[in-house]
Amino acid sequence: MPESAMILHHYALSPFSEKVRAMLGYAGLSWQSVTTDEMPPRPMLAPLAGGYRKIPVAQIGADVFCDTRTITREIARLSGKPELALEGVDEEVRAFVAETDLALFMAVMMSSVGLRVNIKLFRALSFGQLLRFFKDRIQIGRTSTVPRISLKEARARTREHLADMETRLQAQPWLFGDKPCIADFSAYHALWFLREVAESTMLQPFPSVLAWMDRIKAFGQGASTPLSQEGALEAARKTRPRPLPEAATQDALLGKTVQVTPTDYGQVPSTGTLVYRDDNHIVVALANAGDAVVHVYFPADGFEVREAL
Ligand SMILES: N[C@@H](CCC(=O)N[C@@H](CS)C(=O)NCC(=O)O)C(=O)O
Repeated sequence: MPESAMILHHYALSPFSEKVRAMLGYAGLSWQSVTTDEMPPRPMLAPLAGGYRKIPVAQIGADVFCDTRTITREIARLSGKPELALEGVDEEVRAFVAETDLALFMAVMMSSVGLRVNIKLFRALSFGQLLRFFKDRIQIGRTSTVPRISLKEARARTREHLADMETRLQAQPWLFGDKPCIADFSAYHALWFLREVAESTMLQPFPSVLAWMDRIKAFGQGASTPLSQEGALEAARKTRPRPLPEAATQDALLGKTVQVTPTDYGQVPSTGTLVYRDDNHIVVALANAGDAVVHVYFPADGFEVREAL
């Protein structure tokens, strides 16, 4: 596998990972697959992503991408399909992605809770892991800043979303026109969980949505080869991060040790040296074994940067 190939740290039942796997399939990219645990601690990922606790994380050599908004940008670049990144689409599409990736994602996840999901978790995890998993997810829910809604509201919101998508997809094959863009993959992953993991019947009244999901599934997931967690760490240590652009503005925090923390949920900071920041991205350097360094990319939107004291 070439050094420029993407390494994806993910687990099977993770919806945001499914978004990336489906996009890799559409983009026709080959990638390396590192399976992570369903919850922290993830000691082999920590030297690559600092404390960032969400999955997926992607890596290309010594450059590490946290959050699917930075990962999809890399897929767009590698595949020459700018419409797979937020920067390559217009304001209307960006607003749709922001809504489907957070508030609607939460509503669909709440609508998915039930016996089928529990059975699949039981199969994937040992009893001890399962207890830790539920404790972990309850803690994420408690500290989340996403406005809380009831189960009834979540189901109503999911139905409205499906009805809106049905209308769009009756008029055109993809959500925003005649070819897929980032919005299709952002809307897909939560519904994938609802349909395939939760085996919910909520999608049945929406045939155009089901046919659109079948089309995305038919893209496959690209050609992947398994890689161990040690192999991923080694891949980062034997190379250097790619050069960064000149920072456009004076930034008092550049060169300082900072904490970068998501503002929505899973607010565990990553600590490193701020080496780049613009309106879209934050990049911190993490020292690794010996003189090895990785650069960790975060989206600027939805992350807070503070000097580490
Ligand atoms: N905004 C993030 C959301 C990622 C996310 O919430 N991932 C879930 C799994 S699908 C997660 O990490 N949950 C907690 C965990 O797995 O530790 C992104 O776009 O990547």
